[in-house]
Amino acid sequence: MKTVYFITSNKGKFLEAKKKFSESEINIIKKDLGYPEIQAESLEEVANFGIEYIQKRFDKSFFLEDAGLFIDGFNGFPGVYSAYIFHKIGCSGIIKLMEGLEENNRKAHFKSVIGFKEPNSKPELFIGEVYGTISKKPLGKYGFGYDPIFIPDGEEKTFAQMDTVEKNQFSHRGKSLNKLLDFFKNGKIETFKSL
Ligand code: ITT
Repeated sequence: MKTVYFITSNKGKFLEAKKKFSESEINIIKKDLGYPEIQAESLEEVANFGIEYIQKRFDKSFFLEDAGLFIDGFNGFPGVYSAYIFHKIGCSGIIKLMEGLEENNRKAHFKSVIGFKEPNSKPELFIGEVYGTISKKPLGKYGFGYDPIFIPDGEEKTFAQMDTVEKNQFSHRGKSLNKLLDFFKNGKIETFKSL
């Protein structure tokens, strides 16, 4: 079985990836190497910087992911600052900030940027997005981060009211992981050619 490493400190992210990879013949291992999350304008920049940093210290096939929640009424905030803002004010802080905002401004999207690198080939980025609304109050017990306040378009439940398999069907990460798995299956890279 082929192995790829997911460089992350986030157990929730890993669980989602592990579920997705269980549909494939690739083994995935969590590796918390840590990399500086630079102050950047975009998730792509953060992911590229992470790849650059990790590849100098780790010589196996790996991917990492930078993700964020972009709220229309706040011009895309917290966006690249999602992890920091979650740590500071959490879901309840976001709900509070949104009090008084018009319905239209509760629209938001999650974006996931996966950066994959294997030794001796160029890095690849895979992007997934999901559009939805910020709920009026936090609901649900599954997932992590902003899951209790995000309702994907066409659904009535928050991500935290969905189990991992259901969330993966809609989520930004589910989509970027699908692209990564397609890339592997299409045999575009040496390590996974025989799959
Ligand atoms: P890494 O070690 O992988 O970097 P992290 O938690 O620091 O883990 P990010 O830098 O990508 O991850 O930060 C994104 C933050 O945005 C994360 O901490 C959550 O608060 C939030 N977030 C990202 N994806 C999410 C999801 O699927 N559901 C809920 N919140 C999410």
